[in-house]
Amino acid sequence: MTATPPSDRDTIAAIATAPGAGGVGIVRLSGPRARAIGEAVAARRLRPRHAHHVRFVDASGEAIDDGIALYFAAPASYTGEDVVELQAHGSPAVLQALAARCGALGARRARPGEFSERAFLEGRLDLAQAEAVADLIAAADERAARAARRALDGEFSRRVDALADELLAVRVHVEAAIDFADEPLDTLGGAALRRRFASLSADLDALLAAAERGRRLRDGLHAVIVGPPNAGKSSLLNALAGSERAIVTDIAGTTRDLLHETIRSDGVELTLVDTAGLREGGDAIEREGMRRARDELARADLAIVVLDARDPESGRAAVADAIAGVPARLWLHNKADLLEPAAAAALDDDRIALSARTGQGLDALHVQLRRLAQGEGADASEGAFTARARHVEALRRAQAELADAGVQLEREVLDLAAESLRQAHDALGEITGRVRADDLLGHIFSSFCIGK
Ligand SMILES: Nc1nc2c(ncn2[C@@H]2O[C@H](COP(=O)(O)OP(=O)(O)OP(=O)(O)O)[C@@H](O)[C@H]2O)c(=O)[nH]1
Ligand SMILES: [Mg+2]
Repeated sequence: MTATPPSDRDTIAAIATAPGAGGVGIVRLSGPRARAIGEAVAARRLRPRHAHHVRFVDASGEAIDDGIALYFAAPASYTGEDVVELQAHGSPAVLQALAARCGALGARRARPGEFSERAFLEGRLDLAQAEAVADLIAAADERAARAARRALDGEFSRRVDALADELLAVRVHVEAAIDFADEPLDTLGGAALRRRFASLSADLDALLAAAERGRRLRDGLHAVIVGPPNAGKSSLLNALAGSERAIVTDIAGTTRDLLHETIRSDGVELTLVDTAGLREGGDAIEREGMRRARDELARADLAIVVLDARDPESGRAAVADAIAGVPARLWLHNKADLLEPAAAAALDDDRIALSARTGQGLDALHVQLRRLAQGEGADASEGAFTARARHVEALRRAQAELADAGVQLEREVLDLAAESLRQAHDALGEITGRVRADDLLGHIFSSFCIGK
């Protein structure tokens, strides 16, 4: 993608409403010729921000449909360019005919996300906001929609920008101090710089935690069920899914392949993955299953460890290794129905006694899943905004660079500190697109739907 000046850009058109029949359907145009094309289709002049009831006509002047034509003059439009919306009856045939007519008049069919891409190029939206548009459209429930709306309103971007500003101030201080490399940092406002740096790091940590919550709001929590063979992992998946998704038998090593299931727990979306039981040995198929289980754990937000309540120690060692890198774990002692009630009650707080067979303990598990999905201690939706894996990854990079910078500052190796700070700044800039790589942009906008 190249940053073509607005006047040289072509005019794009697309059906902006969902495919299929509907009460109303919209064909949207954006670009320098949008108005001329819109006026030709509507067979009249269009005044900005005026709802015109018109007859849409084809090349021979015959009516395609009647409807409303709206013209938004640049720059006061979604894309920042001239935009025309043709609202007709929501018939696929009518909308196709309207779009084809726009094409014949010189408009090019828009790529997915191209309207939002233009909004970004025209500075109407930053990158995180443009992504929030797609997230809002795709939001599966009201909570996710509200969070996407907040991101679209710029709540996330403002916090990133505030952090970037603060980081810039620290960079300026460090760069200035480099010019006086002979002097100890403390004579150059070192104490103030360290204070500032510490508060910057704390702010970044807080924003990263919020973005991680936002990412889970968007993508759901990726939870992998692991444990020794026969502990009841597949039974748990079935109990949570409310249907017999996975094969359950009393033969150890029943599950070989990964099985994904999406469930909702009180508005929180969870991807559950059932895996092969982890143990030493096994045949070639089972070993491949275990390898897949380990791969899946590398992507997990949460490991749900299922142990046999009658002998929880036996399977732990094989599992402990595999879950070492997973950010959160839940320990379940399954088959609690086979225990004396007193033994089940005696578990530590971070463990749940459960029975996939009777359903005992499932409520407690749901509470924990919700807590984890929403983030520890975070209010369910207050102030939440959606974020993407890309944002979380950029913030993590910024955090790592900042940690490096902190070490170099302590050693008073200012040029290395300055370089790490620059990298951290770049990472923040990638989130809003104020620093941008063209391939990154292409990647982001191609995931949009057409007409947005
Ligand atoms: N009593 C009792 N039996 C259970 C419970 N959960 C599972 N089982 C039984 O334990 C056996 C193994 O269950 P699975 O769900 O297949 O166990 P798994 O962990 O998926 O086993 P693999 O796929 O072989 O690793 C089956 O006979 C289940 O009926 C439970 O809560 N209580
Ligand atoms: Mg199984």
